[in-house]
Amino acid sequence: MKAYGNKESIETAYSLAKAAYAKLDVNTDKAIRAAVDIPISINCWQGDDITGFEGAAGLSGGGILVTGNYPGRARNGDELRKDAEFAFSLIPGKKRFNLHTLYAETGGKQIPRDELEPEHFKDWMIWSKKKKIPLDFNPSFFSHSLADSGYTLSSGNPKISKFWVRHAIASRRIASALGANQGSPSVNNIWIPDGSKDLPADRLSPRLRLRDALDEILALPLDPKTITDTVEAKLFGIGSEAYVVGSHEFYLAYATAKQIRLCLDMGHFHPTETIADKISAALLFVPGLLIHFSRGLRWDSDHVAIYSDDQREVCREILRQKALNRIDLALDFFDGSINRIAAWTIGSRSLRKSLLEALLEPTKLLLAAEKAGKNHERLALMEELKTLPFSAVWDKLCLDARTPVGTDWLQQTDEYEKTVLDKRK
Ligand code: RNT
Ligand code: ZN
Repeated sequence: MKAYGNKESIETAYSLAKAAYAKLDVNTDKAIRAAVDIPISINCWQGDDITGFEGAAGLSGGGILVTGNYPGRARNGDELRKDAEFAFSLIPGKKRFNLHTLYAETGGKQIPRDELEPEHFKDWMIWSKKKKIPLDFNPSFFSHSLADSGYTLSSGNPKISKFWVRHAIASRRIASALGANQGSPSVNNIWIPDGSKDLPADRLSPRLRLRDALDEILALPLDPKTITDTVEAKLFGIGSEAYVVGSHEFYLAYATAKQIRLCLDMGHFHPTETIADKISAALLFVPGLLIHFSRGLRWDSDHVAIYSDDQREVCREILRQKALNRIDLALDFFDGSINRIAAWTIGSRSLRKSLLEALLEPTKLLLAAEKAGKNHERLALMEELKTLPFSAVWDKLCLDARTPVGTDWLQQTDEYEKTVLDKRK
């Protein structure tokens, strides 16, 4: 493939684009600066197909699924960190890294998940400080024998539910330690797979148990400067098609009642239902949101996030609401069928691109047209915005961030594949 662009042509194209946006009163320099300043939490689990370091052969249970067996997945902390660092060099803007408890480093010892401690994330914390990459966190309620029944926190068997409550508390303690280490809150997101394959006769009892379990987990007081608690709802999973205990209504109500943040995952609703419209409604009642940028293809398939209409609309909504201080942005996808570093790069760059585009919106003009009752003008403007010379601004952002422009990063991932990934056979 030919190199995408040189500095001179990018600068020339940018100066024309800048003038085009200036006509709409949009300052492209400012938008670029703002776009690179928004942290994106990159999902560690794309690097190894959510296998983790517990010695498992791969992801199991939980109603989620990774397909594909592209060579070279990371097999330990050092490989995962090395791959992530390489991906970071291809991704413009502020980055965070999102861990699961599965990624504890226990020095070969089997530590039950309810006994995990911050020390098992010591290497992650050292790396985080050194690379200035803040960490986010997730308790892991899958790939475990005590999750095999399909119920964890909401299990009717107290042996099982108590184990998972202890696990979730351990996870909050670890997240809080990560937050203290990095000097800013670590987002600790609770997602459980609990649900039923077929029509349940009792929809209530598991929900009562989940509510009580969450109450117990969140009762442990931790400094909000170190941890942000979030809960993630879902419509269905593989093996929980008929009923999911932690549904959207359950968690929206729970987060509102408890005044904790709600996680909206783009793949967790009906296939034609999008989350952009939920942001302004939820923010009236919950203190904040976590967005999982994902892409469901026909089902909650967790394909790599792309610059899609859905993603762009979510970013526009976040910015129109001026809600960045109340919304954390995270990627959530897992595709084992393609080069995993390219997957990280494509997903992260797509989100940064959508954010930049949203920042370039002449929102004031749209609002003025709307206020004046000129809805034809609003629509005409929205149509026009789609074909403004946006790519020239995006290229300039990549250039300024000293990251590859266009698809030029593909040469580097090819090289990395040859020299690093292919050696992992
Ligand atoms: C599953 C949820 C959850 C997971 C990650 C790995 O449907 O989306 O966020 O994808 O925790
Ligand atoms: Zn998710």
